[in-house]
Amino acid sequence: MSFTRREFIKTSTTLLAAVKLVTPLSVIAAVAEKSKKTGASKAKIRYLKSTCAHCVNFCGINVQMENDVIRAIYPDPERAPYYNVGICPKGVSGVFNTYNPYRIKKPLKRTNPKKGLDQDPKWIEISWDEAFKTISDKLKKIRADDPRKLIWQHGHGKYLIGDKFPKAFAKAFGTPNLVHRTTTCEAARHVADELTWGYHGFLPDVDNCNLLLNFGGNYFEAEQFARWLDHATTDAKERGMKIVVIEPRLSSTASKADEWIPIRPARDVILILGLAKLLIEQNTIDEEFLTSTTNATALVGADEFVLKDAKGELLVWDEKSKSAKPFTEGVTPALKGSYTVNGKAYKTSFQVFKDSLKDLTPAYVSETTGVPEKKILWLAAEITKHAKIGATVIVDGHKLRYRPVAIHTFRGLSAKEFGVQNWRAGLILQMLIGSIDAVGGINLHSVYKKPQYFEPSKAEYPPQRVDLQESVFFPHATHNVAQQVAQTVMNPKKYGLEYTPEMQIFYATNRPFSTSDAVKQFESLEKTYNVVIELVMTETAQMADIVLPDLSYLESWHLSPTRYTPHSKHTAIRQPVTNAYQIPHDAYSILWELAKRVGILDDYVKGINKNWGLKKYPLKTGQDYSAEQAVSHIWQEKTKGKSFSVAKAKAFVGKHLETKKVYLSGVEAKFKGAGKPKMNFYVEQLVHTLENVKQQKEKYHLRDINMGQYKLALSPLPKKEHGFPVPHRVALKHPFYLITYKRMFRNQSGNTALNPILNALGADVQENYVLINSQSAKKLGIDNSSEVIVETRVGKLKGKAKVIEGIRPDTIAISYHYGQQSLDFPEYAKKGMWVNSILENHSDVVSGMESFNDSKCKLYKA
Ligand SMILES: Nc1nc2c(c(=O)[nH]1)N[C@H]1C(S)=C(S)[C@@H](COP(=O)(O)OP(=O)(O)OC[C@H]3O[C@@H](n4cnc5c(=O)[nH]c(N)nc54)[C@H](O)[C@@H]3O)O[C@H]1N2
Ligand SMILES: Nc1nc2c(c(=O)[nH]1)N[C@H]1C(S)=C(S)[C@@H](COP(=O)(O)OP(=O)(O)OC[C@H]3O[C@@H](n4cnc5c(=O)[nH]c(N)nc54)[C@H](O)[C@@H]3O)O[C@H]1N2
Ligand code: SF4
Ligand SMILES: [Mo]
Repeated sequence: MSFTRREFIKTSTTLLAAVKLVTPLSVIAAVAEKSKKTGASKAKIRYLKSTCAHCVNFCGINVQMENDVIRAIYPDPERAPYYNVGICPKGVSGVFNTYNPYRIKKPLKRTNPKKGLDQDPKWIEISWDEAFKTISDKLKKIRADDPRKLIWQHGHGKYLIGDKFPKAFAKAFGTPNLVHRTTTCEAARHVADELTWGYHGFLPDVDNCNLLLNFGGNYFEAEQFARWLDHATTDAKERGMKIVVIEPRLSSTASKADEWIPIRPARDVILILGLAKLLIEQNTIDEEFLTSTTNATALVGADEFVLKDAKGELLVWDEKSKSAKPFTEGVTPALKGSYTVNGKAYKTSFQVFKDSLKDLTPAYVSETTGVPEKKILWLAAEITKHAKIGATVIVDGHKLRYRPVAIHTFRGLSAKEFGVQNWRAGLILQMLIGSIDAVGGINLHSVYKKPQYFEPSKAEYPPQRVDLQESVFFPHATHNVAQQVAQTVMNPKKYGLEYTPEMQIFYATNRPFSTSDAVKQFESLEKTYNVVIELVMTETAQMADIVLPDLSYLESWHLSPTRYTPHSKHTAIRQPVTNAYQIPHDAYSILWELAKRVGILDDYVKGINKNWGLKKYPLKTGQDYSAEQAVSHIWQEKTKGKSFSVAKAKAFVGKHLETKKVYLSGVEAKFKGAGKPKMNFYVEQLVHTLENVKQQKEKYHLRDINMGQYKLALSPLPKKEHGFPVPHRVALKHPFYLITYKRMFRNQSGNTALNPILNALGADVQENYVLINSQSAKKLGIDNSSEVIVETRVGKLKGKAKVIEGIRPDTIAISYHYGQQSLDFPEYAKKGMWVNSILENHSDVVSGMESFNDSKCKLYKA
């Protein structure tokens, strides 16, 4: 069989015209059909290695090509020892992402000035030259006026060409407003990590773990670090690791667990604190770890500040000299107790924590979390049994702490108003048993890489950035505040912004669709001039003034982001295997061209060198670089001079980490022992931040800053009040908790809705449902044939009920990824409910995290 590129393009463009008549799957079928008819000589089969970037897992792939046509996508077996063993259904069907007839193929210009989700933009096709000219003219005007008026927003784009190019562009242009999406993802988890140990990211050491407590990390479905993590978990389970999944809904991950504990939404922090109380009472705590490595011994005053000496050194109570001293050689810090220093009363931070738990009896925890008392006691006993406090193990000649208990989570603990405090509780529990960076515990990534995370926030005002990052509004938001942009754009003065945003460029993000209270997000796009760089006509693209097509992840070059595992890491690239619609530009060359036309190319190039750390292999100013050339520079720099032909042949180089690197270079090296900074059991910087917020409020008369709200959120220790987000306290007429989750056969806001290969997997895949427990359904007269209304304080949604056993009777769950509104999507891709349109947004004021799982709702028959 032979099928030249030109013939394929001809076939696919003819099919495009007919696309609304036939199924999109027929595009791919037609390729095969046509090739049979041409009956040409033998097909040339070849394989190309690359990296999947359909989602955020970046699996190694091996693409089978028949001449220039993609025939199949397989996992790359060579990547398995370092990362992914398999690939997922989305990755397998990724061929459609490229041949998708609904792709945007030409630049488009809006001719209907009225914007809205119900407005037909009345697109006209324009040339690339006209598109570049229009956009760069607009950019030049803004730059001359006030460059801050430009906002660049990306989501998945961060993983396509990486954020280092857009960051260099924004810097050269002069805008601080580059906004990624992490607060709609899991930012609270990162910020809790940063406040505690100076960087973010961790993984359970599943290879050596014996008890895995998973608080709603649904990685058998919403993969992260897949396919390593789910395969490693399955292997560990076969070895005998016990898995307990704690979440309101029986997720795919919970279905594989030994125990599923259906906790009431948002109350995780209460359960964790209740377990901490039990462990402390039973004295199953790792005193050695707490004393040597954390600031659990720091002396805390009644004002919540930590006692320091004149040099700013933290003071502990020295048991030997019976006095307050910095933790230097020869000092024996007391972990527990109350002490008087210079006539003032202090307690160790451990003691403060212990005393704060007095109300958290098993009865209280059970009543609030909905977890039976017996289960709580059982969990504490399991932790005690498995933690092996004090045990060591020799690996490769190193004597290591052995604590085979890991607590894990992704968005289950973080996608909420008190996300930071929820995960802080998880980290504290692990400090108590000493399972951090221990064999079988959780393994931290780049410990104390940024000591500035231990500093209080200046609580800046007026804010520089449109998303209010690190301002008085979100003082520790170190990952941008994605959902805030829309609100500031609607009312910049309210937040003290000194300029009015004029233009937004969206690169690979359907952000307004993906955040809570989503309809309001779209209103903000009516206020600005919008450019959207997209593959398909999403809802965000529909709000654009100009839409630019892009090359897919199978058609473009990039130094791919990768995922590590506790025991390996790798560097990888993505390379084009085809160009299905002969699109001449991708986001990389779009940025290059715009930088050139705006007159900032030299600064842009310097920024690229700086951001990528290109020292030996820098890009030079005064010449153009293709994406391939740029990637080859980056590859060589990152691999210390490995030939680019290796990248083209293998797509990656991998490395197994030495035992010392895995277990002894993190908290052991950075925090353990006298004279070193300490891991924050107690996060004192938040107390200082609260002071700064207060001062700014008074200085600038900021009426919208509610000090009660900030005091609660900026607490140095998690407490039971963090288990009650706003709607749980005030939406009293809405009896059900409403949560959301991801599904295996869909990716994010739903461009996979167009994918007929995934849709062919069954009717259940094609839409989402209102999941309701059978007992509650019975009471309401609801069954699987019922149409129901879900009503929150934000809005109403009609959908189909699905009655199940695997969810709490007081909780309703509706998945993400469905209910597309795009006027350019076919009906088959618009099924199901857009849950984000009814979710309440009460962002965490510490981290800026969106509150996806905090809404309450009514449920009734339609
Ligand atoms: N197939 C697929 N995989 C994906 C993605 C995708 O779109 N599709 N997206 C990727 C991205 S960007 C991310 S960030 C990850 C996210 O990965 P995860 O965080 O693992 O997945 P989510 O479904 O977002 O949320 C996790 C779980 O939290 C539970 N949950 C809700 N409320 C609570 C609560 O109060 N307490 C507890 N304990 N649990 C609760 C939900 O039932 C859900 O199962 O997935 C990634 N992988
Ligand atoms: N209800 C609910 N809401 C959620 C979540 C949830 O679990 N439940 N999860 C949240 C999470 S974890 C996240 S990370 C956010 C994600 O929120 P978004 O950033 O909006 O996520 P995506 O849908 O991945 O947006 C990426 C867009 O990039 C486009 N795209 C894909 N490939 C390319 C390409 O090669 N080039 C270009 N130019 N575009 C491309 C896709 O078509 C898509 O429209 O959503 C959040 N929202
Ligand atoms: S998990 Fe993500 S990166 Fe891996 S194959 Fe699936 S879609 Fe691709
Ligand atoms: Mo995410």
